[in-house]
Amino acid sequence: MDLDIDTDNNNGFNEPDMKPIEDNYEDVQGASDHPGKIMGVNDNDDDSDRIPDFADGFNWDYNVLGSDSDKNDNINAAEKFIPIVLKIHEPIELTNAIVRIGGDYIDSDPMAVTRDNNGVYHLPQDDSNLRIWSKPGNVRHNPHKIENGGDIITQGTYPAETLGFSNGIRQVTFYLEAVRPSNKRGVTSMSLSSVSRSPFAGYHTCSRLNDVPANLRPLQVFFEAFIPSHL
Ligand SMILES: [Ca+2]
Ligand SMILES: [Ca+2]
Ligand SMILES: [Ca+2]
Ligand SMILES: [Ca+2]
Repeated sequence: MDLDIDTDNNNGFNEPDMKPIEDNYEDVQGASDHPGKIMGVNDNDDDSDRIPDFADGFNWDYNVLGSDSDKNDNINAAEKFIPIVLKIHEPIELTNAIVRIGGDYIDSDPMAVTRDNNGVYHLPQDDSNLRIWSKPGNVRHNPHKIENGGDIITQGTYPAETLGFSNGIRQVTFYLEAVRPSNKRGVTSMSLSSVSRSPFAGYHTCSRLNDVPANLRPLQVFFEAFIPSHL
């Protein structure tokens, strides 16, 4: 199992290089000179429709208020999210695997965005600062949870198939949207775990498959992302 993000910050909004140097940086947890992927808060307005982008692209008015009176919030065709790539290698049986998404990740619920009487959008008043989507930024999003047919992935445990894996699809790309700066030293981490339900499953914590003793299954990978107040 491997999780790749552009930890050396040279791919912008493109997929990570998936080279060893990115894996190496994944292991420098908490080191200030290796903060992980540096992400901007998505409070700008890339498509110039006066809807802040954290409230754009998922048909907020329809999904929250029940009326699609504003078409502008249905899509943000100019938006870019940060891709992360999760690979689950053979021989893990993906029809039986479960993936846990946790660590410090606390999803920011797009359905919890509110709009006040002045038309100003607000994030929910909680500690969440990140969203993991199953689709890139420039397409329409369904803000419901992925297990309910939507596109947002919250912390929790999923059958691998719910996240798009199968024995023929061992690599899936997810997309990160930062909505608030990191509040703990600017570091956010996330872990994904795969548990094979087969009886030979062992337990190990590692971010690189090569580090895992042959008799153990890799179970946990992580990345760090740094969301500064200003880029
Ligand atoms: Ca934006
Ligand atoms: Ca917008
Ligand atoms: Ca709408
Ligand atoms: Ca829009």
